[in-house]
Amino acid sequence: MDANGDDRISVSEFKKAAKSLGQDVTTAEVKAMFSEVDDNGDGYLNYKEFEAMMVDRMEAAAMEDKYLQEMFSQMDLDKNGRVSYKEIAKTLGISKEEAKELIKEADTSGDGKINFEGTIYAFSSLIWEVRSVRSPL
Ligand SMILES: [Ca+2]
Ligand SMILES: [Ca+2]
Ligand SMILES: [Ca+2]
Repeated sequence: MDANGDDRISVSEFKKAAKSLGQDVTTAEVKAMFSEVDDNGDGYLNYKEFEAMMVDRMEAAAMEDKYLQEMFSQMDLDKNGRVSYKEIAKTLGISKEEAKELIKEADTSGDGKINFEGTIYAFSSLIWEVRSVRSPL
């Protein structure tokens, strides 16, 4: 990632590296990420600062994953690996019609049930909120 070999990562170096991984981030986003871990405040990440950032992000991702798995298994009342609109209505305390509406787009098979990926899709706006609270990007 350290393209010019000066032992520190600049915002533009980070942006380039992220882009090569298929992640398009803006300069402002990278700066915000840097500012959280830039201990000596020089606007660059040295190895120690970079490592701290990666550990932070991995922990956040692991927590998020665990949270999603938990959410899914809590909603999957009969533990059959699928969440039906009835289960959603029950666990969220909403009407069956509302639950149907909620999973409509994610329910590609149209049987009123969604799997783990479908659940993430259906609750993506909710998950997005969780994500931005836990790991602001
Ligand atoms: Ca550099
Ligand atoms: Ca620094
Ligand atoms: Ca179920």
